[in-house]
Amino acid sequence: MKRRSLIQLATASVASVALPRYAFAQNAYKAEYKMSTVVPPAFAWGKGGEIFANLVRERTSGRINIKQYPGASLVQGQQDREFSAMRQGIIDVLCGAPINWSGTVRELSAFTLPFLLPDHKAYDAVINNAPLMAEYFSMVRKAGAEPLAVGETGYRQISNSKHPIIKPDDLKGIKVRVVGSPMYGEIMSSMGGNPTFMSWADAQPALASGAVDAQENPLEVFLAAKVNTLGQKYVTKWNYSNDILLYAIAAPVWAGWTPADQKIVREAAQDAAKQQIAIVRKLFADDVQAVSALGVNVHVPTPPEIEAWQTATRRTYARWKAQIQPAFIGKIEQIVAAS
Ligand code: X2X
Repeated sequence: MKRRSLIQLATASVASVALPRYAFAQNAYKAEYKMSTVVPPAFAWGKGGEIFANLVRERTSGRINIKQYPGASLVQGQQDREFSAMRQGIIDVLCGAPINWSGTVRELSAFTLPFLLPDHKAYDAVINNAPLMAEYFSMVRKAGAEPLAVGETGYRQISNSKHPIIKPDDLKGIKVRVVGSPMYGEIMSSMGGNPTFMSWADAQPALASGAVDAQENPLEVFLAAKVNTLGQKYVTKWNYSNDILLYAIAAPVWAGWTPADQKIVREAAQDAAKQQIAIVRKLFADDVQAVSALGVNVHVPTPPEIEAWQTATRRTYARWKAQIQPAFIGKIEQIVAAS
């Protein structure tokens, strides 16, 4: 290739990179940026979204107006569609659990492997590990969103309408509603349960009618949604999975904001995430008492009982570790072991 055409080529490619940025800079800010949350502000993670939106509005003097759409209403309640809807421009702001997006971006659900993060000490060691989270954030960027901060959706506990669940055999024949993650389905079947996939919106009537026997969610969700009124009489606090609450902005939306506004939004998400974690942990600390007070039978497993669950899920763990991001999950395991 001649020198001149090389220069032309270089100029052309610079122009094609520079043009969209220029175009974004010329765009007026939208009157409203749409944020999807599965649950409303009466729940800790919906609250985390509300705190973020309010901080951004205050600190940008209303230049950036984030409106919360709870109930995943921007995707008609189909929470597993949030991430692809964000890519299509239907959702501008995500404040959610990556487990819901595992059909679209499997690697982002790395934190939810069974019994990977046994307690809050392990959880904190992981989310505060700067190199690990930088690697995670680059996965989020590659998937099409600018990650801002990480909160906590909470340790997920199983409840059911039939009998106490103490050991894997107790799950035999129990129909368990899980979110649209094939991994959660396999975990339940490896423990003997009968998984069925449905959105949170569909889960509640299905529990009430007895179409399903069991569900798993953080107890703060159990309390806020009054899951005890849906026939759920037995809870096992086994802390088997805890997802992050990821705050992220659709990449084209992010690129359209000034660097000064980007900084404000990032700091607002970090502040909101801290507050959200404090809220979810306060509820966690009292949840056995609060759920028992409703007349629900709560079982807190002993360490050997937890080991039995871990053994039952070991093969599923290994399979999903291999499918998600083995090297990344290996790093999480090391951080947890040292925590
Ligand atoms: O649907 C659920 O179970 C919930 C609310 O926990 C999630 O969004 C993963």
